[in-house]
Formats: sequence, structure tokens, C-alpha cells
Amino acid sequence: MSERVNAAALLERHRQATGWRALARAITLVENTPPWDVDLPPPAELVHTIGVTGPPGSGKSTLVGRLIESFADAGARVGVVAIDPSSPISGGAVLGDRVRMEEHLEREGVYVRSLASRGSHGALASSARNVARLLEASGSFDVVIIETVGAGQTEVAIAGLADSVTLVTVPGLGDAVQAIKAGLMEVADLVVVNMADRPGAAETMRHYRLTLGHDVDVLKTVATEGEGIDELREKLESRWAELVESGSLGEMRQRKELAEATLVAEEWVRTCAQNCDGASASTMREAVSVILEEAATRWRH
Ligand SMILES: Nc1nc2c(ncn2[C@@H]2O[C@H](COP(=O)(O)OP(=O)(O)OP(=O)(O)O)[C@@H](O)[C@H]2O)c(=O)[nH]1
Ligand SMILES: [Mg+2]
Repeated sequence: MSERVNAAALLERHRQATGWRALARAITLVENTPPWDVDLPPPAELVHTIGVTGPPGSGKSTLVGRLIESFADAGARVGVVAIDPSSPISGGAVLGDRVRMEEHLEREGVYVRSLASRGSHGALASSARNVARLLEASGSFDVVIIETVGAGQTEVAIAGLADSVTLVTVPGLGDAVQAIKAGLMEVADLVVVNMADRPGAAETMRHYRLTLGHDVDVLKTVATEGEGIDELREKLESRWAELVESGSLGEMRQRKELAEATLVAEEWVRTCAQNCDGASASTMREAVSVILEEAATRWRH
């Protein structure tokens, strides 16, 4: 079993230092610690977290690279967490993501970090959520972007925990249907039809508008050319202003925290079931039986 990690102390070291080295070290520690063993301080100020997800190869990293530029031009400090998928479908993305975001790394106030989809402890991407929270609490950013491939339930869920969830898709109804299947549509606050330089973009946008109704904005971009990126940034900013001013941010974050707790709990139970010591095993049995009892009571009423 690993030691508990005190993120507040790590962040204090980052605040005392110049540059990103202390933050980079803190991230490595948090990434490699099971999410339930990390104590995270609450952020001192409100930070807009943006989740970017979508099918493999839809242009997420290219788009995030452009978004960084757009936010930085507008004066925002931007932190980015990108999960490098290790699945065979998108093999090679590790290098690809770095290359695509590299040119933005040298900008003042911008920090980009790629993570493996699995930490060394074998737990899933929920460590990435903790890394995003670490950036949020660091006091160094106004916006934190988290990119995950929408190819697995956990990855989709992680992006879904952000304040503004952006689904990046491409022209072609086949992909739209796939996105619906993967549960991506339910979590999206905003849909981006990227690669709008390809045929069928207008049709795909119409399809999404019809399927999603008026609550979800549908935009188009050509990430490689930077087209539509400022409009996307403005939409994200106005959504954020609305969330803060209407007071609905607090309620939404509470709801998402429950979803996050569920994810971490599931991961804990799974890990514990595979290998944990006697004391943890009995804690797990107790916890599970309390939850089941609660579920049964509610189900009967
Ligand atoms: N034609 C065209 N190509 C694009 C556009 N945006 C991205 N691409 C290209 O699409 C390929 C995949 O882009 P990425 O940004 O790596 O996509 P991704 O969604 O991050 O990929 P994974 O992280 O592997 O899922 C690259 O070759 C990009 O240059 C676009 O708007 N138009
Ligand atoms: Mg990518």
C-alpha cells in the first residue's frame, strides 16, 4: 500500500519556486498514487475546468493546442492534462500529442502535461482527475483543460467531470452514431464538428442540433487551420460566466463530485478485490454491505 500524498504541501513548494519543476514533480507523485490516497486542498479561487473528449483521432490534441493559444492571447493562464491513450487503436499518440502541443509549451502562463492512461499503481484514469484538481488548486491557472479519448467509459467520465464538457467529433453520420453509443452525447455541454474542411460538416451539424436540442451549442472548427477556435473559446467563456453568475456552478459541481466519488469508489473496490491486505478487505466488505443495504432500502420504498 502506498503512503498518503499531501498535495497541499507539494503545492506550497510549487508556490515558493519559480518555473514548473516543483509542479511537475507534484504531478508525477499524484499520478502514481491511487486517487483515494491523495489529500487535495480546495482551490483558493474559481478555475474553469474544460473537458475535451471524442473519438480517437478526431483532432482533440490539435484543437486543444489552438485553444491554449486562443486563451493565452486573451490573457488567461492555462494548464492542460492530456491522457495519452495506450490502446492499439491510437498507438503512437504519445509522441503525437507532445508534438502537437509542443509549440505552446514555451508560452508564459501555459503548462501542458501528458499522462499515461494507467498510473504505476494500475488504477485507471481517475488519477488524471486528481492531476487536474492539483492544477486547479495550484493558483497558477485561470483555465484547466483535460483531454481524454472518448473510447472507454472511464475516460469519458473523467472529461465529464469538468465544468464545460466539449465533445469533438468529425463529419460523417457514422461517427455521430458511434458517439451516441459511447455515451458521449449525454455528457456534452458543447459539440464541436472538427475537420469541417471535409465534406458533410453542415449535415453532421444539423444532425447534432436535431438530436441534442437547443441546450447544447454545436460549432464547427478546422483545428489545423485555427478556424472557429476563437468562437469556441468565446462560447466556453460565456458558458462559464453564466454558470458563475447564475449560481448554478455550485449545484453542478456538487453533482459531479458525487459522480467522481462513485468512480473512485468503484476503482477502490476493484483494486481491493484483486489484492489488498486483511484489514482493507474487511473494510471493503463492510463498506459494500452498507451501500447494498442502503440501496435495498431505497429500492423497497
Ligand atoms: N483535415 C483536417 N485534419 C485535422 C484537423 N484537425 C486535426 N487534424 C489531423 O487529424 C490527425 C489527428 O489529430 P489529433 O489532434 O492527434 O487527434 P486526437 O483526437 O488528439 O487523437 P487521439 O488523441 O489519438 O485520439 C492529425 O493528423 C491532425 O493533423 C482538421 O480540422 N482538418
Ligand atoms: Mg490526442
